[in-house]
Amino acid sequence: MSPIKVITSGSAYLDIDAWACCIAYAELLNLQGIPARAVSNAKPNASVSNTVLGWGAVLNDYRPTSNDEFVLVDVSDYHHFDPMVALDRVVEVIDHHPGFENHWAQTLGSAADIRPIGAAATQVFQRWKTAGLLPRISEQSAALLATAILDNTLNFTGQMTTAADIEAYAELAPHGKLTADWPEQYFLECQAAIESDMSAALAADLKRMKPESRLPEVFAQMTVWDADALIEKHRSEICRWMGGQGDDWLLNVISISQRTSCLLAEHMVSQQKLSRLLPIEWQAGLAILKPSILRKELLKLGLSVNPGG
Ligand SMILES: [Mn+2]
Repeated sequence: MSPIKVITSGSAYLDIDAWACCIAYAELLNLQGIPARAVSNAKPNASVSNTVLGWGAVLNDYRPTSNDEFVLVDVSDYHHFDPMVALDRVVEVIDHHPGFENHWAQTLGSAADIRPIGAAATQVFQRWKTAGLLPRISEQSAALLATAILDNTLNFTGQMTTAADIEAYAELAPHGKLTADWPEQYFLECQAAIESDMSAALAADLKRMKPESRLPEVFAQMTVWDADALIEKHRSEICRWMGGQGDDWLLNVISISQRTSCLLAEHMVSQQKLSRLLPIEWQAGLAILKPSILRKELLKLGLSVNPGG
C-alpha cells in the first residue's frame, strides 16, 4: 500500500495561509492520483473568518499511521510542527519563514521549497499552475488560497510581497468568485472577530521567541483594518492579558487601511530590543512603523544581527 501524504502545518494555531495550503495542496495531490489528507491538531485563528469558514472547506478527519508521510506547509521550524509529525517521515516542506532553509535543503534537497515570498499559498498556487490543473481547482480552494495571499501580504502592502503573489491573486480570484470589495470586507470581518474576544485573538497568534531572535520573548500579532481604533478601545485589556504571559512582551497590530504597524510594548527592555533592530520612536509604549512590518520580517532582522556586534 502506498503511503498517504499527510499535509499539515504548525502546532500552535492555523492562520489562513496554513489552513488554505493544507486544503488546497491535498486537493492537488489527490487530483494527481497521490493519496493525501489535510490534517491538523491546531485550531484556526481569527484570520480564518466566519465567511471563510462558511465556504465549507474542512480539514480531513484522519489519524496518521506509522506508514504515512508528512508534508509541512507554511512552517519549517521543526520545533513548531504539529505534534503528530514524525520528523524522519517528512518528505516535503513548503514555507516562506526564514531560519531553517539550510537544514531542509540538506535533509530533503529539492523537496524543500523555502523562499521569501508573500504567502505560502502562492507557492501552492504555483504547483497547481505548473501541473496544468488550475482550471480544475475547486472554487473553495481558489478562494482560500487567494484570501491567504491577501492576509499574508497585508493586501499587497507587506514588504515580503512579490510580483508572484500579485499574479497568483489575479488568477485565483476569478476561480474563487471573489469580488473587488472582498479585501476590505475580509479585513473588516477579521477585526470585528478580534475585537469581540481580545484575549482569544492574542492567544491565537502568539509566539514565544528564542533569545537568539533578539526579539521580545512573548510576541503577539494581529492584522486588522484600523489599528488605531482597536488600540484606543482595547489597550488596557491588551496590556493586562499580555502582562500575564510574561514581562517581556510585544504586540504588533498591522493596520491595512493605514499601511502601518502599531507596536505596543509596555516595558523598556522589550522596547529596547526593537530599537536595536530598526530606527523606531517609542511614545508611551507605542511606536508606529510605516510601511507595516511582519513578525517574520522582524525575526529575519534579529537573526541577521552579528552575534559579536
Ligand atoms: Mn504564511
